[in-house]
Amino acid sequence: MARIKGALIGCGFFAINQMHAWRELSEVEIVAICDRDPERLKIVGDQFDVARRYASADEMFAEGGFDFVDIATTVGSHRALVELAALHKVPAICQKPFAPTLNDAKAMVAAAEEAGIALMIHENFRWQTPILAVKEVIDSGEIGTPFWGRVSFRSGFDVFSGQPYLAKGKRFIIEDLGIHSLDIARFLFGDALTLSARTCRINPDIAGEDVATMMLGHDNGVTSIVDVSYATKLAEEPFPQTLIEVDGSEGTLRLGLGYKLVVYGPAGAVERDVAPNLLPWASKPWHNIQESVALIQRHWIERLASGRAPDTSGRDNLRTFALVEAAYLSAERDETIVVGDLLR
Ligand code: NAD
Ligand code: 89V
Repeated sequence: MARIKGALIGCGFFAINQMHAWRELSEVEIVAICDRDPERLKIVGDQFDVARRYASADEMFAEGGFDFVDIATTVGSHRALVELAALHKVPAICQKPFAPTLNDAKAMVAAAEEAGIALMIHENFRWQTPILAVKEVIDSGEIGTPFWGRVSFRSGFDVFSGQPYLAKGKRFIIEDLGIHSLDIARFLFGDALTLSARTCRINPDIAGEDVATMMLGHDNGVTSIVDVSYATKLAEEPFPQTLIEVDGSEGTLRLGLGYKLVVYGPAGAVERDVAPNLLPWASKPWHNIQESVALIQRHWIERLASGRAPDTSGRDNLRTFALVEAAYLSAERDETIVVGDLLR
C-alpha cells in the first residue's frame, strides 16, 4: 500500500519529537523538510534521512509531492504557513499556539475551510496517558456528575534553556503552557462561558508573566481552576506533570505526583498507576509529552484517512485560544470575561 507522504516545516527543538513519532508510523513517510536555518535543516535531514530539503516553504509547496504538511515553527509564522498550505490545498497540522491573535486564528480557520483542507492544531496535552485516564473515569460515571475541577501545572523547571524565545515574549505562561491546561479543562469539563484571571511575573529575567490563576465557569455548571506557574520551587520537581482534581456528585478523583490516580467512589478508594509509556526514542521527564505527540499524530493519520475532522481541529481550537485571549483581557482589566463575546 502506498505510504502517506508528509512534509515538515521548522526543524527546531520540538520538531525532533514530531520526526521520531512520524518515523514510528509505518504508513507515513516524511519526504521533504524545510527550515530557513541551514544548520537545523542539515541536522534533521541527516538524522532522519530526508533528501528533499528547502530553505523556503514557498519552494517546497511549489514542487509539491506530499499529502499533508506539519508546521512546527514558532507562532509568528503560523498564519502565513497555514494560508500557504490552503493556497496549495494541502491538509495541515499547525503547532500550538495557534496564532499570535484570535483574529489571525479565525482567518486561518476560514482559509482552511474555503480551501476544503483539514486543519489540526497540534494540541497534544489532552493526549497524555494520565489525562486520557482522567477523562475515562469522568466518562464512566464512577464519580457521578462533576461540579468542580482543578487543572494545575506548577514547576520551577528551566524551560528557557530548551526554548530561549519564551523568555522574550510579552506573553509567556498562559500563551505557551496555560494554553495546554485550558484545553485540558475544556476536554474534561466542556466549554467555558466565563473566565477571570490574575497573573504576575516572579522571574525578573523574562518579559512575560510566569504565574497565572484562572477561574472558568463552564456551560454545564462546572467551576474549574486552571493554575500555572514556572516560579514554584518544590522539593520534588514535577515538570512536566499536570495535576488534576475533580469533585463529582458521587466521589472524587485526584491525579497526583508520580502519575498516581486515586478514584474515590461509592465502592471506596482505588489507586492506579497511569504513568505514560517510555517510547524507545523518548527520555524522562519529557516522555509524557513525547508519547502524546505520537498519539496525536496517529489520530491525524486516522482522521485524514476517514475524512472526519480531528478532535483538535482549527475550529475546535478557536475555543481554546479564546480562553487564552480571555485570560489576558481579564488580567489586564481585572474583570470577568464572557468568552462567547470573543468568538463572534
Ligand atoms: P524552535 O525555535 O526551536 O524551532 C523553530 C524552527 O522553525 C527554527 O529552526 C526556525 O529556523 C524555523 N522557522 C521559523 N519560521 C520559519 C519559516 N517561516 N520557514 C521555515 N522555517 C522557519 O522552536 P520550538 O521550541 O521547536 O517550537 C516550535 C513550536 O512548537 C512553537 O509553536 C512551540 O510553542 C511549539 N511547542 C510545542 C510543544 C508541545 O508540547 N506541543 C512543546 C514545545 C514547543
Ligand atoms: O508546549 C510547549 O511549548 C513547551 C512546554 C511543554 C515545555 O511547555 O513550552
